[in-house]
Amino acid sequence: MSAVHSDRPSGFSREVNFDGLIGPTHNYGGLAHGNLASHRNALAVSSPKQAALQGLEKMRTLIHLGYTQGFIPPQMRPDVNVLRALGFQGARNADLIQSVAEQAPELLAMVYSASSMWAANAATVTPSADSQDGKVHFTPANLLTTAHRAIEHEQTYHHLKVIFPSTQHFAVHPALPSIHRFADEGAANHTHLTAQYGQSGLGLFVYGRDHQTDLTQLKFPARQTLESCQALARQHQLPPEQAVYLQQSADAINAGAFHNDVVAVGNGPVLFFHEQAYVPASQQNAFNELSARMDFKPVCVPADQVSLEDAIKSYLFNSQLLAGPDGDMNNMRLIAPTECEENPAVAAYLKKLVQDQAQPIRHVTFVDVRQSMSNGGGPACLRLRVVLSNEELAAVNPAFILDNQKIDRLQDWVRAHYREHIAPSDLTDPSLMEESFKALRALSELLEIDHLYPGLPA
Ligand code: SUG
Repeated sequence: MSAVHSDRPSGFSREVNFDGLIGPTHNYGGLAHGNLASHRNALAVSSPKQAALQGLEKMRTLIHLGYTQGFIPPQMRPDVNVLRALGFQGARNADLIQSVAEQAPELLAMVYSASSMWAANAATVTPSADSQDGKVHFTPANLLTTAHRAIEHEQTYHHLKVIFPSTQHFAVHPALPSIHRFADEGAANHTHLTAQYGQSGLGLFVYGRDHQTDLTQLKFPARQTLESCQALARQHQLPPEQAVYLQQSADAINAGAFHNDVVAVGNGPVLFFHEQAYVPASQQNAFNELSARMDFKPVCVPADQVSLEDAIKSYLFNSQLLAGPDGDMNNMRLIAPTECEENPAVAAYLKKLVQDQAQPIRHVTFVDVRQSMSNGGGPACLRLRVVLSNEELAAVNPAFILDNQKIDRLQDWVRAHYREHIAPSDLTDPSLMEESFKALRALSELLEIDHLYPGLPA
């Protein structure tokens, strides 16, 4: 494909993964209907300390492999502003938590959830090579399907503005209106396909429903709509001929694929996906369009080799699919959850896959993110991908780009401030709130950013 624009920033472009730094209140609330792991582990005891350390080790793994790695800070939790907006009162925030614990304890999990860790749902991102104004576009996802996630987007917007401050290079939009028809879950359902980073490519938007979908065939919510995808493409100034829409199958949603990235992952010209991920007619149309416009390389995993059930249990498709650190699209690596190693069908498939020279996935690295996995979030859920040119990378707030020393410092911060365990009953104890706020104040100091948490009580 030829580049649509000629006045793009020149030089090398790469994909930067910005991982969600797992917050101090990580817990298992059982809040996400249709997410089987969240349901299975509802009300289990979590380990926020382990969770955050696992997440940071994953980031370190990517740095060791030669990639540029960034992060997005955790959100302020508990979100006391939401509780006050809901009419709860208390002279001090500790009294506020106390009164919620007495009147509506079930709401505590909603405002304590550390769900912003799953940065693949933070926003949809369009690279500058694809947008007509030549900026990188971000739209925080409204996440309106679940209550604990619907409260994320305002803080996400603020954090994206802090991380990507240059209005010359970046356009950060507010979330789409929180209207059922415009339900949006962000980059988990969007893939930027391109021959090479920095070149103009195609936006592949996957959705679960549109305004005509017969919802009675769905056991679980379809969290992304066609209408939201179309709105995102418009907002990001993606030329219509560069947008491709593809519908998830009811089978996949009903089996627990609450986001597309539970049954597919793409990068460069490659889409690695499960045979039952999509509505067959929609798949045929979309793949025809993709093939007509680029050298599209689909890699289909057949159901008789990996069942939908095994794929969802192991989170095979929630692996990060990475080009070589130099951008080599023929030398790709999967960063897969350790659960894939332990699932016999998936392990056997992966062994065969990397030996198959006809496709570009050459390596697999397994990472342990079990604390996040137990809430339905694998390696790919934990990161937001942003393709950046040299010039754009230089415009990113450097506090959010990591090296080994910074990871060490963040791990020390986690060890100093995070609990070993959180049980559901701990959410009623205001001291958990005090500890969380103290940790976030310390993070602001560590990063030397005084406006990281404008709503954080002093
Ligand atoms: O939205 N889990 C998240 C997991 C998100 C995974 N992200 C991607 N697939 N990109 C969700 O379902 C569970 C929270 C709880 O139950 O405590 C939760 O929100």
